[in-house]
Amino acid sequence: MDHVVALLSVAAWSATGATAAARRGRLALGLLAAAVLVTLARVTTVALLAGRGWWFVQEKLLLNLPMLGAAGLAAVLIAGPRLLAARRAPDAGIPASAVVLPLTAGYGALAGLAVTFLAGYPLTWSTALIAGSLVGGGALLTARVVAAPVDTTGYADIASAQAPHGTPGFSRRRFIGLAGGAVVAGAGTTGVGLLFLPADSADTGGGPGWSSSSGPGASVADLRGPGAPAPGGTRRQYLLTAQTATVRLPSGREIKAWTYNGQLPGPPITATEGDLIEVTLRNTDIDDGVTLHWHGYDVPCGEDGAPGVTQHVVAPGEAFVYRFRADQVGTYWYHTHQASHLGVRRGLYGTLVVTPRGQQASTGRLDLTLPVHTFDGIGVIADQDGRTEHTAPAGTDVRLRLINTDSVPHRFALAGTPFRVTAVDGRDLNRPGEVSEAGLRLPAGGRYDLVFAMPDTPVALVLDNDHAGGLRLRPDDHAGAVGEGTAVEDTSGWPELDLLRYGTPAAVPFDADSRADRHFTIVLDRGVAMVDGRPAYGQTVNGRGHPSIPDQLVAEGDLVRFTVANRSLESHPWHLHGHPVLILSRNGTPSSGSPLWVDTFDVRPGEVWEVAFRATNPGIWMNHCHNLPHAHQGMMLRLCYDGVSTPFQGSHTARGGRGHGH
Ligand SMILES: [Cu+2]
Repeated sequence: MDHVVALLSVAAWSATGATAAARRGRLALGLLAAAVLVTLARVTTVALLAGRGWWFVQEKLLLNLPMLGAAGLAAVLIAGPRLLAARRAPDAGIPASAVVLPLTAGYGALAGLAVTFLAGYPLTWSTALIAGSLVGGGALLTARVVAAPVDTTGYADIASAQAPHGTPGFSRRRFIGLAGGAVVAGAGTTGVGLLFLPADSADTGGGPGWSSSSGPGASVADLRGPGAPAPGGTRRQYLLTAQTATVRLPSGREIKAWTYNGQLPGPPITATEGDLIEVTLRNTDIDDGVTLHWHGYDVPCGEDGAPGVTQHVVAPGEAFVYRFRADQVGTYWYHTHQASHLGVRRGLYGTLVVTPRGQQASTGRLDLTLPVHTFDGIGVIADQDGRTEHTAPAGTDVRLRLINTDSVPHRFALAGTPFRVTAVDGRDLNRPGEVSEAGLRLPAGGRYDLVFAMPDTPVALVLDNDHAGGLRLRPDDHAGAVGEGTAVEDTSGWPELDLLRYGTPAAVPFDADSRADRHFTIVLDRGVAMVDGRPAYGQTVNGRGHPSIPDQLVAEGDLVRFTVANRSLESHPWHLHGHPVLILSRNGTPSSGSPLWVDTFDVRPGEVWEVAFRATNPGIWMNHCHNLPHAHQGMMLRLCYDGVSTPFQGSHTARGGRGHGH
């Protein structure tokens, strides 16, 4: 709404100036009144927006409104009376100031809109100087054009009033013009020059800076997983070969895909708590290269699969071995982190599920791992065998592990049974209550585990309100064969379950009142920024794009807090590698249900999330939007532990091309 009102103010002020120039005094006066009203409305919308937080209005309060207000006030105080006078005496003509000042207010409104759309938060001196000089330059140019044809236009009162005797006034006008031009040019040049100042290499979040530029430290290359399972565990070995392949989808269609082992999804990786997972990744013919990133799994940094940060990318013909302990129970997934906006979409992903020890017996239980992925515009949810229909005797304990492997959120609805969301992002919730007739919004990259006892009637898992597709479960004694269509009730109107108010509070190691050692603000927006060395209209973090976003610096043991604000008009599923974060609040409302530990949280337009985590996993970690095209367009940075360096270079390398600390 603020954008619309801002656009209206551009139109109203410009129209005022234009009609005055056309000597339509009465109309100009009416438009002037409208421009004043729209400007006051703008003050209201900005005030409303300010209620969401400083990040949403900073440039509007510091630059846009003052710029518009000053020009608008001058237009009202100077041009207004002259337009009134012109109305009373139409033959006298309309003075130049009545044209120049409203137009200048229009330029100011337009410049403000451009600052909001192109630069955003935070406002810099560079932006302010460039915007101010453009408006000033526009005003001077307009004055020159409007006032020049003194003899013919009839609205040259500036010239006639100020220069009753000709030459002296002309000189003064000329002097003002030259001086104004010099100021405008100086400000503009300074603003452009400031663009080329290098930014700080790191954001310390209010904590100490790099401890030292020399001395011993850890290399991510040495931060590797253990070589053996925990006592009693086994070694689970997998070979994943990245290769292009033609794959038949459950729908019967064939697509050209990028795969692990020729399958979509890749081979499911399963383990029991305490096992050692050992995965050999080979690349046959993925020319962009591949890696394996264990999404949500807090592996040692050297196993994290961030190309150019934790390893070299695996090129065709090369291999890399990942080893880590299956210490976390729950539902996870893996995917390539190289050119992931292409690779994951085309199929370089698979599931990772770790079950508790002593729970292998599967009688009386149905446990389905269900990644959802969009191929050619169609959302597919199916188990590893591509099945979308299952039977289970009534009373069976059912667990559905939903995994969103896409870059956009999906909506699920479970029709036909009450259920519990027992885990989010692999981590169990505390005493989750039974829910029914609720929609579930699963962020990109996120996971929900749904648990229920199979009723003696059919159950349907509805994906994105497609009541014909999705997944069907039937009790085996139910009349009719599997596949026989049963109408599913309309679930599209079901209210969305709010996980911040779901489950029961429990003890947490820190909360919103805890004093954080580091506090980082992450403002998400679109804007003009350098992305991969080129100027682009990218997806930005604090006005910058990868790899030009300063690293976030932490020290081991720090309690770290993030404030994530979304100024843009799209959702951003924020994802930090290597650490789960505890949700503290959303839009100032504290999380009041079960403690919610997640690796991906969806920050919708206008929202502000507060999250915190303990820095207990040393390394250099990617911190990015999991809408993977957004990450590719700049929305990605690194969180670096003091004293950790990287010998690698590649697509995720930060500006300067080196790790810090050495
Ligand atoms: Cu995003």
